[in-house]
Amino acid sequence: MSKKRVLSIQSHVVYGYVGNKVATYPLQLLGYDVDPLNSVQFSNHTGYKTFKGPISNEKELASITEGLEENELLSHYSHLLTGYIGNPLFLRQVAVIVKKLRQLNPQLIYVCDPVMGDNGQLYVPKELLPIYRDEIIPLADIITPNQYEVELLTGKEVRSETAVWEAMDWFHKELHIKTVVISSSDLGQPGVLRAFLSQQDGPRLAIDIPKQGGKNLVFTGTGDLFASLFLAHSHTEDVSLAFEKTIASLQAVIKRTVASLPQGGDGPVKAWERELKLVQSKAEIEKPQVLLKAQRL
Ligand code: PLP
Ligand code: PXL
Repeated sequence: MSKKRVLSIQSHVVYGYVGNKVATYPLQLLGYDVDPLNSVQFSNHTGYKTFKGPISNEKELASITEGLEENELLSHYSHLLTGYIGNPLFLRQVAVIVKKLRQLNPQLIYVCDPVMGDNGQLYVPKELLPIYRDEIIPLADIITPNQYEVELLTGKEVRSETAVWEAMDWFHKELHIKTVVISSSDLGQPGVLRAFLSQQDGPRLAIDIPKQGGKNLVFTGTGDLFASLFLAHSHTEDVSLAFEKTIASLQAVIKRTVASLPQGGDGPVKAWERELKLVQSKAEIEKPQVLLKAQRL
């Protein structure tokens, strides 16, 4: 059995870099075989003026995994990674797949990015929330929610660092998640994003990340990129180094993207101009230079 093979269930976009389009290349550069299974095939991400394309249903998902199973390929996975899924029944079928993969490989690591929204804005049907909370996340080893997703899952506001650690403990104790990473929050100083990591029976860590570019610049796919990088590094490194390397590569990609914008992003920016400069950042993905160190709390 290959030791580094990821089944990645996420979206595909024809133009640009979110979902499987942003996760596959870094995982491959870091030595993983990646098998992308697409939850949707859209023209572009949903932040553009319009988007078009088909959404996969749970029967298509079951059929693809059945094909893998019949050829005895399902036992080859060391990791499962899931991201943006827009359909409640499709998400339920993911639970069936996790159980099957784990039966075939008890060491399987499931990294779940419970993509539901950001900055107080839900961008999936609300029916996904109880399915993530009650059926999917309890099966995960590593979860990478953002601050808003933590609030949705715990049903509590997260407006302070104390609330962050309470939420982390809830994930450890109630849902038995080993590693929880909050990839960004607004709990840092002004102009600084603060990311948090907590491990059951392990350290509590935080990294402060200076915001890049103008105030209103938002990037799409950064959370997806974070999850794939963290999966890759946490398998082979100590957790705090994995956290630092993940942020280092992510920051390099964002820095290069900001540098490519007209007027450094201060003027009007089109959606396509904000697409992550992923391919151009090969060197920083392969050899991240850690500039921001994790604080142990
Ligand atoms: N944006 C920036 C500038 C970041 O540094 C990070 C994570 O470190 C993210 C976004 C990822 O956050 P999210 O999961 O909210 O996309
Ligand atoms: O990065 C999250 C994401 C994933 N997939 C698709 C999206 C988005 C965010 O807009 O539109 C298709």
